[in-house]
Amino acid sequence: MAFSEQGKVWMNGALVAWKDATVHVAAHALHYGTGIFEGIRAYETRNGSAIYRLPEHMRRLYDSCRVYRMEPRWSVDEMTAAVVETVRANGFPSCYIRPLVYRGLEQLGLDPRPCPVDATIIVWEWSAMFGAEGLEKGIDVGVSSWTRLAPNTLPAMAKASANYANSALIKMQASLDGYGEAIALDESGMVSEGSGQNLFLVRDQVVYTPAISSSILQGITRDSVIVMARDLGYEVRETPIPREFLYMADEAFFCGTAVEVTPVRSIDRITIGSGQRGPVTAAIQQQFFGIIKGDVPDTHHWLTPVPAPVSR
Ligand code: PPE
Repeated sequence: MAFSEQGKVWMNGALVAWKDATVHVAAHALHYGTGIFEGIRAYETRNGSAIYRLPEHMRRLYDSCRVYRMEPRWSVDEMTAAVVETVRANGFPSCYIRPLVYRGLEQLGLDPRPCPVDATIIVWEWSAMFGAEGLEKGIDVGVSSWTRLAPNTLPAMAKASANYANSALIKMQASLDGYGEAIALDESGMVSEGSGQNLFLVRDQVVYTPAISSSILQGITRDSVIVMARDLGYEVRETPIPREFLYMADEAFFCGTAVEVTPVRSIDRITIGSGQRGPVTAAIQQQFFGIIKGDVPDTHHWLTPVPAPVSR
């Protein structure tokens, strides 16, 4: 991935030049992780650029803010319009969108409430996280020795910047151990999720994914996968999953905005199924990529069109 220095950033209500989108070093969020963010993608469909599941992402942003007693100065509708406007202003036919609401500059100290609730939206071009090869062949993953956020510590359902310190530990360990990604367990040892993606398993044609009681982020792609799998006629179970079930799965795959739908071909060096992308994973990928390209009808209204880009 690379940032475009020619780009525009939405900051507290206005589009500013990329180089001017700066924050003071005494901003609260920089010290204490008091930010809430989203990750959204815009895709180049057959009928122009469109943002994937924008209302659901914006709802989660505001839900997360509520947990942390943060009230953005913009309504959901205003922020939603700002996302569309930022994508349009940057002119990328497809891109990754990162809205961030954070406690800004006023004072340091653990109670963030005196600090302003600032907001920004940046966009950049971010193609398939594990490349075309990852999407086709799958990735090798390990179970992390780091546990996912325990209940009543950092709320996993809120997409808070602070949670991603745990993700960074998981991701660094995975990478240093030679894995593409890791699966973290929850506090009770049940399967939770990856550092920044949800996990699905398939066994005997039934699709399984950890329940929200397993310290997961309730992913929007996860929701899409559940809907698409059911549309395709598969039974889907959201349930607590013991670690050993991982190794017995016929298929495994990750899903999330960044990873899209990425097969997992081994876990802790144990081959999953045949070690190739499985048929259920392939069917779900076909639906997902079909919808975002505009080749499969968007029957669930997951795409928000972006007006034609402004000339730069
Ligand atoms: N779990 C976690 C912990 C998570 O961060 C994400 C998104 C998901 C599940 C999937 O959620 P959704 O995108 O709504 O389907 N992680 C974002 C950030 C990843 C990153 O590498 O940065 C993302 O995928 O955009």
